Amino acid sequence: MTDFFKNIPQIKYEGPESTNEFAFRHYDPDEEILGKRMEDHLRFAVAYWHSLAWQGGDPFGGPTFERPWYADTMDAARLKADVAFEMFDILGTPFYAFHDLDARPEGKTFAESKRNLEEIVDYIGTKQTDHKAKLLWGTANMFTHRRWMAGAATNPDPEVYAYAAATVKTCLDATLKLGGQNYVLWGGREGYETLLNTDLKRERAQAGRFLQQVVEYAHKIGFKGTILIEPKPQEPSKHQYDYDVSTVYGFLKDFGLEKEVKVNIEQGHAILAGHSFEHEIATAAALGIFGSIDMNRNDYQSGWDTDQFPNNHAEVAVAYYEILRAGGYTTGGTNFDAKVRRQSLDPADLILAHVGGMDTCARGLRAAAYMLEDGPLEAARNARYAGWDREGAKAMLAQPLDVIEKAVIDNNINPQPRSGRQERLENLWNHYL
Ligand code: XLS
Ligand code: NI
Ligand code: NI
Repeated sequence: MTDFFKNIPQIKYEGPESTNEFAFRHYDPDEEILGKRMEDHLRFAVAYWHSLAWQGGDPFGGPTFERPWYADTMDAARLKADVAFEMFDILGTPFYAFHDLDARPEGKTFAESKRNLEEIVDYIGTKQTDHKAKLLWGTANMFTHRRWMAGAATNPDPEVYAYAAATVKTCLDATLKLGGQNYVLWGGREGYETLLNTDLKRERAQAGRFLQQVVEYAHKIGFKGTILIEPKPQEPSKHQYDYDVSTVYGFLKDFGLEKEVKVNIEQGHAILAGHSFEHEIATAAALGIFGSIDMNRNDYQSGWDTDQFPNNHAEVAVAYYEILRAGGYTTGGTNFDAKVRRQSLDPADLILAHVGGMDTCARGLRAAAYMLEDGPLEAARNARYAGWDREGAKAMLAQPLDVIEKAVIDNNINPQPRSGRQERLENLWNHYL
């Protein structure tokens, strides 16, 4: 045991009346919701990068946190892993997620970085055996080091493409070894700063072939998890190629990957793309590519990816509503790709940020289940489309326009508009919260 979280107890469910800061008021892992334990619905994950690796820097200032594992050594990496699993134990989260760079020191060469990763993966593997938390997803950090500044797979330099391919290979190996349930590719610097120096067509083709190679390798090693793309419209680059769910779907179709790859949808990225979170989830579900979520919000004024913990259960409820309507997660989960603010220095801040996020999600999920189970919302939706069940309605879709025109004239068709009932439905949403 390290002493990093000394005096912080394991967080237990105490109910909404509890005044204990170190307790869940809404997240009760064993509570049954729609025939499934709450823990198995939500499938929470802690993000290694924000909680353990990020040091509190921002564009105006350097690190604000001081943690004993901030050093580029294997000893420090092991200490970080020890603290990570202590954190997962305190929270009782069933999962975590990490990039290669979060967990291992960068080597001087690719081979050294690879060795470092393999060594820490073995160490983390023994931790997984002794602790509850398992790997939700692994990923490669192909955006921090300067070699990635012009992209990874979309880089104009084929040597960077090679380095990226080799990097993802090692991270897929690591994810397989740790039994990871998914592998995520977030675009990082796959985008452009200016069209003046960018060959869009070529970069898109490179990105498509790269993803095919990733899928081919995943099959080759017998990785049974889900490969996920995480859409984002901008930041760090001015324009990210994986703009939003629809864009990613078009890209997957183009490269024949729509049955192989799904999406990991982040709340803040959806907002940056000018959508709502629930819009992105519903779109993915409709296209058959919903996979997982990153549950971190942006500050609505700042216009960038602030990665804050969720604290608005009304918003979260409609997101989970779409997830439940889609049948819930299979391999996916609720990853807190969220970080505490840079003034939140204390170990307790780190724990309580997650407690608040988990409670917010639990309230949202409970409301969402009630919305679905009680029925009036879905009944209203079905009633709205009921005309399509009438005789002849669907048959029309197979008819030429002139036949339809004749039917409109012969039957004197004269459609009468009906209320969309939006406010009444919003009142229902409010009622279930
Ligand atoms: C950045 C992304 C990143 C991915 C993992 O905005 O959210 O954190 O989730 O690479
Ligand atoms: Ni993000
Ligand atoms: Ni993310």
